[in-house]
Amino acid sequence: MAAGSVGELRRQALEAIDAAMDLEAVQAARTTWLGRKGPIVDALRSIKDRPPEERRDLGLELNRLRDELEAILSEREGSLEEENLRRRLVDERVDVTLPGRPRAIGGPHPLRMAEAELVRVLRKIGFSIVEGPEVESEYLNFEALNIPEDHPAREMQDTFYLRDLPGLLLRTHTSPVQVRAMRASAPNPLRVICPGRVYRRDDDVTHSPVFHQIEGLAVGEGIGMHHLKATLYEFARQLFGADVPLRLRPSYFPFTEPSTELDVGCPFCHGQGCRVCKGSGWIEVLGSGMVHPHVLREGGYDPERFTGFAFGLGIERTAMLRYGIDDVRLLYLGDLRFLTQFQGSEA
Ligand code: 2NM
Repeated sequence: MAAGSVGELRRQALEAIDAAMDLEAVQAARTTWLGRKGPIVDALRSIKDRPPEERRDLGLELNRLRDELEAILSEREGSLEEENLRRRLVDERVDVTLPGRPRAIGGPHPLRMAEAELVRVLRKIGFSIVEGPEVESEYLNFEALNIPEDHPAREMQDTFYLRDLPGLLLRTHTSPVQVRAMRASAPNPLRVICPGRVYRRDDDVTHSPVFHQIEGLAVGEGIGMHHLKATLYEFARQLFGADVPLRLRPSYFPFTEPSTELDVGCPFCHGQGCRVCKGSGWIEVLGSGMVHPHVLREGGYDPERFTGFAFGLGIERTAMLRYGIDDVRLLYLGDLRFLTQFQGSEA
């Protein structure tokens, strides 16, 4: 390369760098002009082929050009980077003065609040909690509880049976758990409550196919209806207040004999008669009775020696009564406008 052509090289390089409009183009120009395969490195490498008297000046000129281009490229890169940053700071600006997103604080579901309250009162009275499977045998769910083969509850339209698993079903009440508890405890006396999810083919404003129950059971020697009445009255007074009117009236259940139902004076109209109590002034809160000898025998107790009482109630029903809810489906929708109304009312 002739010494004069360094000027020509410089002119072309400056023109190319000048035409590079963004960072990528400037970096590409750096590779083209200063890279290992670029014309300047090429020229420096070929100095050894020049006449000795030219080598010094040509070397000086090429090194000066390299330093000059290096400085220009760095300067261009620096200002383009700064420009990019400035643009991003505008485009991606965050308004730090905007209010934060409020974080909602959860709380217990009214159904769980009602359940906790029922369990709290029953534990205080002396019952222990036991749980059992939701998939249950037809035997423990029906036969052991003295529910005969031709009882309507056994029909497909009333009970969820499991396809391909004959003899199994989704429990229709928590009573089979109590039979399991009896079998585990007999012949020792027993006081248990069984809270849990149960399943029936029912679906309207007051019935859900999945709902929750608590059932209680006491078995021992010398247990009579006076124990049943005293226990249920204490339970109802703890729940609804010491002055609530109560009545125990005859009823029928296959697993108890005699059978009773407990009513409380309607808390909405104070006995005057209203839509909720259908004008009667009373609201049914639970079913109960003396455990049928058939059930005691299935539980492993000799019904000649042992007696017992049992009771059962729906948790949804109790929650609806307690909180004045008129449609059971509200308890399952997860609508916060509904649910937040009960926050802080667990007392
Ligand atoms: C009710 C009403 C009356 C009940 C009976 C039993 C058992 F297992 F001991 F036989 N558990 N629960 C019972 C009695 C349940 O619910 C309305």
